Amino acid sequence: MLGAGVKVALIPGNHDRLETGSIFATDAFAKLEEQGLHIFREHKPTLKTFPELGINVYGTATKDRVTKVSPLAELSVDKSLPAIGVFHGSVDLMAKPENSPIYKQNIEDSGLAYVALGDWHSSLNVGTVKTKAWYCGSPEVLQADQTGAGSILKVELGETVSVEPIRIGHRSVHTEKYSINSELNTAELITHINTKVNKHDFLDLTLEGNVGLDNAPDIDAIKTLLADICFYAKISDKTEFQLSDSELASFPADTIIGRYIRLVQEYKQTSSDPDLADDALRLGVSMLRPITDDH
Ligand SMILES: [Mn+2]
Repeated sequence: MLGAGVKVALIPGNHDRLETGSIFATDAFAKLEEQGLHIFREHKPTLKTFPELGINVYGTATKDRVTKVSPLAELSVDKSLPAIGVFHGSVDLMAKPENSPIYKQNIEDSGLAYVALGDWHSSLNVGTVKTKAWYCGSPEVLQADQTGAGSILKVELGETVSVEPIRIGHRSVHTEKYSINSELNTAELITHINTKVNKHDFLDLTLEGNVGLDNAPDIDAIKTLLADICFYAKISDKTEFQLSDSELASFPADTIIGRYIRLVQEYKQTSSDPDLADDALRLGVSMLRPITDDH
């Protein structure tokens, strides 16, 4: 960007915070600073003026992983030029933020023309009545729950401020839900998914349905198969493991496995965590089940 003549100003966030040995202390960044990169290095708002652009930029460096101090605390904006703020933290949208709190009221009262925020990975408009403010989010999806990531923002300052998200990320997130039953086995499940996702994508897969010994999904096998067809798969196994009466009858109570099954089923009746009982049943049965020729 510097090579293309673009002015660049940045702030350290809480994962790349400004501390001894931080990435901003490396020679690579020293070189970029010589070429015009501006890094805000104070743990309070400081001003960098770009006279050639006719703007003021205020930024606060993050020095602690967790802090209760707002990066906008002590902000006092010189209004002789349009001003942009660059801050890292959590806006109080729903609850009081736990870390680096940024209050909407402070954004509203800031006198800034635009507030560029970092910390949240999805693109999000958090503007107030008087002040435009956005999280641009990470330029690429990094986790399956970041459906709003993968964009940059083009912001134009004029009489009004316009913000246009531009998608640059290559990965998308697919949310899929399948019910495992006698008509859908693992191979068919993979075939279905293969038609929907490509190699760059994240997959957020939920499996449902009542399953027994013969059609309980083999999550490890599914994971291995999905590794070949998508970038990352998160699998939520919400299937319920149930033994049919005939399956149960085939494990008499005076065998180790039969005793185990009945104990776990008793536990499930009174347990506050029936999913745990299901997991225990599935795992225990697969381990204790007699090995037969066809297994
Ligand atoms: Mn952060």
